[in-house]
Amino acid sequence: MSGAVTAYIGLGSNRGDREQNLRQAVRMLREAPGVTVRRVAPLYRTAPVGVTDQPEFLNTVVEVTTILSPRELLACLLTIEKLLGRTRGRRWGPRVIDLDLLLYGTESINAPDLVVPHPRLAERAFVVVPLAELAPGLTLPGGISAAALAAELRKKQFVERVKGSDWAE
Ligand code: GSY
Repeated sequence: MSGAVTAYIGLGSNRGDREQNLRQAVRMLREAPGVTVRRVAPLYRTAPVGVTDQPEFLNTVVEVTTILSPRELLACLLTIEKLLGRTRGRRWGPRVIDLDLLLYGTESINAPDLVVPHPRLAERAFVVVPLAELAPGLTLPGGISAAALAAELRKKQFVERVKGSDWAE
């Protein structure tokens, strides 16, 4: 028994009732066997990255501890996406919900079906800014702290904390 691992999961939505979609996903993570939700960052309104002619996103990041393997955790995230009605349409297009495995302890995985740390993590203010709320001192790929990278990225990409969106549930 090697103990639980701390992992970070990025959540985003830009279709339907975005806040409700995120809250529902967090609720399902809380109920998932083998996963314990530790903390949830506030919600952020964020400009779409990649395909830019699509509605604004709401994003957050969840810190969990888990006894699941990385692939089991990934399968759990895909199940939640499916249950919430995610359909795979246009790549990088609008979505009801997106759950990305960002970090799994200090593990590096480079497989066709799973890359951890998430390959675009360090380019995305919509991930790094909420992540830095939970773990400012965490060292990210490139050797920079989450807080320092968040400060850099938010100069270039629009992210704005939604007032009153702390997770008291
Ligand atoms: O990879 C997550 C889906 N996604 C997002 C997102 O969640 N937020 C923002 N702001 N832009 C995005 N582009 C993609 S793809």
